[in-house]
Amino acid sequence: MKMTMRYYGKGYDSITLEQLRQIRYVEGLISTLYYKQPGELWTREEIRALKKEIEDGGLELSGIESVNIHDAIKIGSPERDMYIENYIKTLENLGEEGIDLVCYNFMPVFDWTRSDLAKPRPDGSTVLAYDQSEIDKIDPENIFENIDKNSNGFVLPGWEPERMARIKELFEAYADVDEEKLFANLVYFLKAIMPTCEKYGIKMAIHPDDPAWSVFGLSRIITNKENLLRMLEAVPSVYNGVTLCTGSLGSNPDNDIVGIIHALKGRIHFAHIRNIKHTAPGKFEEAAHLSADGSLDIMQIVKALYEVGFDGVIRPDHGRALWGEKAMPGYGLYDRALGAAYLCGLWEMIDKLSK
Ligand code: CS2
Ligand code: MN
Repeated sequence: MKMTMRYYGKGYDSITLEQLRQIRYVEGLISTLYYKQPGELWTREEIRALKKEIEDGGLELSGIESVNIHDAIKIGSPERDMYIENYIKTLENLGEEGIDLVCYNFMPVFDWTRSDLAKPRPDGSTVLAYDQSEIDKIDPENIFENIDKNSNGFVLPGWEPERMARIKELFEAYADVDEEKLFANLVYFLKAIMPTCEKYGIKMAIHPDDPAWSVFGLSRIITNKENLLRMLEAVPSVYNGVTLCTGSLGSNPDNDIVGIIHALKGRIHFAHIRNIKHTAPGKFEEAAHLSADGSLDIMQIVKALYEVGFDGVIRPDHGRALWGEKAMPGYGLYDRALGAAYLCGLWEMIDKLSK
């Protein structure tokens, strides 16, 4: 297991490599070329520069999160083949630069969605929160405004202003993309890229939908064990794998995370471990990574990953905003560093007790 942290790159992250290196629990970083629009080619020079920035900071680039998928691929529109070609060229360039892990998602229009980016907690920290009754009151064409004005000046992953400016057009383009069509488009994409992934040993790790249900009437398919298994069986290569994001799958209390881990044995290449607290049906808020602070049993989750022989990359996921920190919501330094320490402690305990 390799513990990592997400880093958005110089100029896009409030956290420095100096700070990340001192966390000590973290061996590597998960990063990206954050300025790239979905569908743009990544050149070897750009990838090499990112790698060098991180390695000069004393850490390794352990994987990419994300090479985002152009909407044409998700929609299945005629120009999807051109964008798939571009994606393949980007994978080739990543492979040539020694990158072997790529995270992505197949959510239409938005990435993770929340109704509140800074919900105050009794302890004075703030968290990301989701309340379906609040979401239902929002006109999707205005949600970007809500997100953008509360994101401390940062662009949130998957919420690129350039795409959000076309939100009406995007909703129209996805209008008849039901779950079956979206699933077929995902399989089409995966089958097209697998030969390149196999050639370079690149493990693709699809990130589950967050929350794990349809939002604003948009289809969502990476939401539960059945759909994950269906996707893995449809494209059986080991390089077609999963990012096990406990908070995203855990947003639906019916999802048995430990059961999903066992069911996906051998196909989990990346794990985002975070806790959330269910407060009512369709209502949850994020929490400290500690089991007792939320609704998930993080120890059982880490134990299950150990039991299935997980040897991939783990990172703490969204943290609380602590001690007045102003960072990208969910991506502050302090609570994710605390999370990394906690997760490393759990893993060490389980590992040493098993020997
Ligand atoms: C991330 C997602 O911030 C997050 O919760 O887990 O934005 C994730 O990076 C993307 O969905 C993966 O493409
Ligand atoms: Mn995640």
